[in-house]
Amino acid sequence: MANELIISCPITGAELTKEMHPFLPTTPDEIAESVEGAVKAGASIIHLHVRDEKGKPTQRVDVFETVTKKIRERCDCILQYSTGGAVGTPVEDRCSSLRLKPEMATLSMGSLNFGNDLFENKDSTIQRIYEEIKKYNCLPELEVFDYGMMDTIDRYLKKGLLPKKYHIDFVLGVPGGMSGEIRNLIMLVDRLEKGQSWSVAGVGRYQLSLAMHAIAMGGHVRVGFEDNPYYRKGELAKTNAQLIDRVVRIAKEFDRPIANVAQTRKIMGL
Ligand code: KMH
Ligand code: ZN
Repeated sequence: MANELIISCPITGAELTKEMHPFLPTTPDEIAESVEGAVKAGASIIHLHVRDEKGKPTQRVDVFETVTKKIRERCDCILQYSTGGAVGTPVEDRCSSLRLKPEMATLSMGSLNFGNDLFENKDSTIQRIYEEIKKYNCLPELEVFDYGMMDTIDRYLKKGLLPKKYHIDFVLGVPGGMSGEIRNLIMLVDRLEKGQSWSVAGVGRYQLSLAMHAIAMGGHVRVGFEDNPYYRKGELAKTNAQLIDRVVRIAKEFDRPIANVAQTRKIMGL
């Protein structure tokens, strides 16, 4: 496992609204500005969802294209397009933007309740999205929301349905998935093959404690508004960078230098 710490930032996600969080970036310019701030703070991977003219989540290719162009005008970073979209997004829409060939794309490894909604990822959905990921030569980040999804990964690997190289992100704390208790992270990391790169995305109140443990355990960290918009209980973070700054300060204490974009590309084999 590399000593450098890779920080991913999920800039805006699909669930939050400006009503819930007045500082949420939703327009292409706001998203690009927030990405630049996140990268300056230490993020090298940007997990990207985009919003339409009304601020609603969309998987429209033209919006991904506009946002990508605006980000590229401001900074270099590894773009990881979401293929999860919002709950209920049809599978064809979820993978349509991959034709823009982002370096990375997410691949959720199973269905789960998402609060009172269902985030549906049946076998045929996973395989359909993976076909597109393969077609456009993106590095998949496997999103694991629950322990059984590790068994799904093994099953897929045995059948040759996943590539040899992928990154794993444990998304813990979704109501309906595995909680962000530290013992859950330890159990998941225990399942990994030696040398497998992994990160943790702690949802809501789990973000900080899981980030700290991932840093101590040699993993990587995802931190940003999609997973948790709060700096502390009752206090919204004003920027994604504010959440990243805190992770960077903690990483320093653990002697984990922050991976820049070039180092992250090397670690990820991009
Ligand atoms: N918005 C969630 C339902 C991903 O980006 O790949 C799914 C999600 C996963 O955010
Ligand atoms: Zn997402």
